[in-house]
Order: sequence, then C-alpha cells, then structure tokens
Amino acid sequence: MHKKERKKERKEERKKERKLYFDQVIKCKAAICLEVNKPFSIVEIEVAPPKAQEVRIKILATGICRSDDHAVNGSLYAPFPIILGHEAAGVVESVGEGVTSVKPGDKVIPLFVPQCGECNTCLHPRGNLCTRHNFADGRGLMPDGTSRFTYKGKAVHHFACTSTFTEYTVVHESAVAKIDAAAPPEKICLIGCGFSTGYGSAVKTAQVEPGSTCAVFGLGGVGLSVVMGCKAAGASRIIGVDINKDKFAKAKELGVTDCVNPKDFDKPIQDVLIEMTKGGVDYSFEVIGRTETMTAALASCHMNYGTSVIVGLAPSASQITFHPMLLFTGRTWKGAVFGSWKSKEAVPKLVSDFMAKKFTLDPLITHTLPFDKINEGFELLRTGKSIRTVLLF
Ligand code: CND
Ligand code: ZN
Repeated sequence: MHKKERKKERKEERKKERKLYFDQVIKCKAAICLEVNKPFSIVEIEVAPPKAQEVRIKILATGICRSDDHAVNGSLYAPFPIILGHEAAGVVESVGEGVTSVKPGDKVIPLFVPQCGECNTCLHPRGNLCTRHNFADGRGLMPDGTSRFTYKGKAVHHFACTSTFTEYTVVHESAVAKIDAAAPPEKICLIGCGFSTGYGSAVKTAQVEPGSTCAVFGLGGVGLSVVMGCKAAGASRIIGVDINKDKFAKAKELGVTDCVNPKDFDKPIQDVLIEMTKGGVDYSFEVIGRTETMTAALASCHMNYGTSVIVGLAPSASQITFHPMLLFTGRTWKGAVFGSWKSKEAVPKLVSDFMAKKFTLDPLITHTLPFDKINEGFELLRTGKSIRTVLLF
C-alpha cells in the first residue's frame, strides 16, 4: 500500500476509535462538591467508559455516611472538586477489557476498601486493607492516575475508590462485589459501609464473646450497627453513650441495655462507666471520630483484659496523647476499617445473610429521599435527626 494511503487509513481508524469512545461516554446527573464546606451542586457530568480492569456502574441507591460529611467539611482530607459517596448499590452498565468477576446487568455493591485477592494482605488470613489498592491514598484518582469524571471540560476527583453520589460511576474491578440479584438496593446499600463496618467491628475486629459487657460511644448508623453486632455475639450488657438523647430509644430497641449521656455527669465519662461496671467494660467502641472520646473509650475498658476499638474517623490532622499506663496495665487498643471484612468475599455473604433474615436494616434507615435532595439529607445528619438517609435515583 502507498505510504500516504496507509497514513490516511490510520487517521480514519483513530477517528473511529475516538467516535466509539465518545459514543460510550455517559452524560448524567451527579452531586459535586466544588469546594470545602459548600453545599453539593447537582450538575450534568460526563462519565468515561471503563478502561481495562474497570467497571461502570449505574447507582440505584446510596446512603449518607458521616465520613462523607468529614470530607465535605475538610476534617478528612479530600481533593476538590470531588464526587463523594461510598455506601451504595447498583447495576453493572459496562465492563472494561479483562474484567471477569462481574458482567453488565449484575447487581453489585461498590467497595470503598478494595480486595485485589493477590497482594500480601489479601492473601493473609487476617487484615483487610488491600496493599495494591490503597483505599486512603487521597489522590482521588483511578489506579492508573486518571479520572473518569469530567465537569465543564475539567476532571473531577473520585472518592474512596467508589464515588456514589452520581448516576454512574467507574470503579476498579477489585472495588466491586456481585450480590444477589433479588436484594433490595434501597436497603442493602448500607452493607456497602455503615452496617458492615459497625457489625464487623463487634463480631470480627473485637470478637465480642457471649456474656460480655460492651460500651458503644456514638449511636449513629455505624454505632447502632456495632450494637447489633454485640447483641448477635451474645453480649449480656451493652452500654450506649451519646450526647444526643434522641438516639436512645432506637438504641434500646436494638439491644442497648443502659443509655448514658455524658452531659448528665460532671465527671469524666470513663469514671462513670468504670463505676457502672465495677472496673470497666470488656469491649468498648469509639464510633464518633473524636480523639477525646477515643481515649475515653480506651480508659473505660477493664485494665487487665479490656479491648477498645477505634471505628470513628478522626480528623486527618489530629494526634492523640494518652498516658502509657492505660496500655501498660493490660488493655488492648485496636482499630478497623470496614469492620475488618475482606470486602469482595464478605459483602455477597452479608447480603445473603440479610436475604435470609439473619439481621435487619430497617431500623437504621430513618429517611429515604430522591437523589436531588442530597443537601437536605446531609442537614438531617448534621442536626442529629437522621440515622441513615438513603438517596434514590
Ligand atoms: P453519626 O454522625 O450518625 O453518629 C455519630 C454519633 O455520635 C451521633 O449520634 C452523635 O450524637 C454522637 N456524638 C457526637 N459527639 C459525641 C460525644 N462527644 N460523645 C458522645 N457521642 C457523641 O455518624 P456515623 O454513625 O455515620 O459514623 C460514625 C463514625 O464512624 C464517623 O466518624 C465516621 O466517619 C466513621 C466511619 C468509619 C468507618 C470505618 O471503616 N471505620 C466507616 N464509615 C464511617
Ligand atoms: Zn462510611
């Protein structure tokens, strides 16, 4: 073939490829955070097709978690503009080259803690923070260092390997799990974060034993899920600690035996709990995200054998100072992301357990709103009126 003709042919091919790419770009609605501490803007964005090993998902329902709010107000570092949201359920719209674990049409839950299945952590029997795909690298990009979201011609950041406040998102294959097709998205979206995080913190991270005494600091969506886990593990006493007394009725419904409001006492809350339990609880959980309550929860557990678990997400810039005697005397201090579950294998099982009625999610869902009302949903969380708000698309 003549050189000129070959060049022309290649040009045509590239044009076709570009056309194919743009044919596959989806224009859809998303809630973008343009700047720190600003309300969400509902805008039209472009979502690029999935590259190799990636999956494009149509989101059906997404919950609002406090971690999203930490990112909005800057206490959790996030690069702006960004599409937040990490607790969702959806359907696979398309897959990139090489994807084998899901196909278009599959019902799925995006995973903010990915599981590649091949790195040191994924191959280890314990541990769930995939070393290949770091859930918290803070770049706000896909593993290849680029974004699939565009707004007004500029790239928008991804969040926590998921970004679910959009009609369509793209995730890496290691950050999505296929679930039972019959599962109701408006409920099981909570398995994407709140429920699994809390429940797992009790049954997997702490491994609460039958007959034990537990204290849960913070009775929001995640804290109440810790309560459900403690109860399922057979705890005989569960003390709920919260400064918002409106949270107590539901907490009792879910298994809390004693409710304590630190505002009712003029001594440190750890002294109150140690007195109540004659020496301290077996297991305590901090599910608020404040350094003061993290040390208070540690001090509340029994000095010889108590274990305290940090579940709440403290501000990125914070540090903790505490007296070493608290640990020297025998307490154990741990933390866990996503309730220590290895996400890709655990999430489908948790959904099956829900379908088999082994636990319920209804008490956690206090509000259901159309996606456009996302700002209202965040106000409900900030004013302490909601447990979980689920946004529907
Ligand atoms: P939510 O705000 O619903 O609950 C927090 C509760 O704590 C509320 O009921 C508050 O009234 C209460 N509270 C606030 N301050 C105090 C205080 N000083 N003493 C006692 N109670 C207080 O939040 P959520 O349940 O959605 O999330 C809880 C935390 O868990 C939050 O920090 C979030 O970012 C974190 C989290 C961690 C993980 C993980 O993987 N470890 C996953 N998702 C969320
Ligand atoms: Zn969360």
